[in-house]
Amino acid sequence: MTVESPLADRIEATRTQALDAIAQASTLDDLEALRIRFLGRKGELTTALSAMGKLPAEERPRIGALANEVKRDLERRLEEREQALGEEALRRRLETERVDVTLPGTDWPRGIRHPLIQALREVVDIFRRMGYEVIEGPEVEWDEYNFTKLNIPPHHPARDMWESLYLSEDMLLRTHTSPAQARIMESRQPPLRVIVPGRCYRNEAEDATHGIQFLQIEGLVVDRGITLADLKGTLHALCAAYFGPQRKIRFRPSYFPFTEPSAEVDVACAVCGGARCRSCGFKGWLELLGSGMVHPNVLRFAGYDPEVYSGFAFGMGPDRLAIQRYAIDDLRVFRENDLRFLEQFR
Ligand code: 2NL
Repeated sequence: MTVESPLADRIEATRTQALDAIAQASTLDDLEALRIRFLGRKGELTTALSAMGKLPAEERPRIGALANEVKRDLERRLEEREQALGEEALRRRLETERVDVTLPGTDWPRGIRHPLIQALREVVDIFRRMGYEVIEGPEVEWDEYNFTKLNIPPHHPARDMWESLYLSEDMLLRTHTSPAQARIMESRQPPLRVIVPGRCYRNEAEDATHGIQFLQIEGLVVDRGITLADLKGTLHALCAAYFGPQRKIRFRPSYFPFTEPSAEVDVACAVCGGARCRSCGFKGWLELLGSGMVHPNVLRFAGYDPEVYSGFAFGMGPDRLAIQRYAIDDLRVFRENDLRFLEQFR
């Protein structure tokens, strides 16, 4: 038996109204507003229920049960609709934010090592394969190590402040990497086989072919029974490895304060192969590096007995090496940083 009740009618009307509104809600925000409107603390269902207190006691359970049923019904519909809207929103997002993984990516330009650093590393690797140890030393040096221990006496012109960059009375920016070898000799006993790459500095007026800073690679071997033949064989091996075995080289007498005897190595011009052309100034040969047998004084300064030990040493600039290998006729290209030039060394 159903007893007529205006409150039950009102609750049913609220249900109909709410279900209609939920079905039409098109956003999650709309749904939340509806939840507050119908089920909130001041919502329509709650206010309808507060009128229950005025009902006769025997009607209350029926109306209460109805109200609870409507409440659960609305909650379930809200949840269903919320899920549907969420899925719909996700589907739209996936559609509009779709990424085409088959499109080509952004091609970031990749750099390369500077050709001079490439040359330096290659030479260092050639000596590493021959069993040399790679060592480095400080760029700020005592004049003691930069000059005195290398048999460059106080009156030598290289010591002049117009040739070298002094930081104080007795300290300067090293003018060659040799002081690193002087240090290693002092701290160890032979046999010694080291290759020493690094930056050096000279007090030059900067122009197209002179900079105050340059790269150098030096090598030093000290042991019992080292001879000029070892020097020649080693530098020949270097040139064969770096230029290829066909490239001719020659040894020519020279002078350095720290070696005796001294020799320079020339390579046959890359353009004419030694036949003399304009690019080699009609000489057929181009200077490559300096070398020699370590001066007995230098051994003595290191605490080695020159009657027991002998050695050879050499020094070169990566710029000369690279120029002779690639037949470049102008040193300046390495300092200009023109990408059209540098790109060729990729
Ligand atoms: C050049 C010539 C040279 C050396 C460097 C050297 C080092 C020690 C002892 C003896 Cl510790 N010698 N170094 C020897 C001969 C030549 O460099 O024209 N460099 C660019």
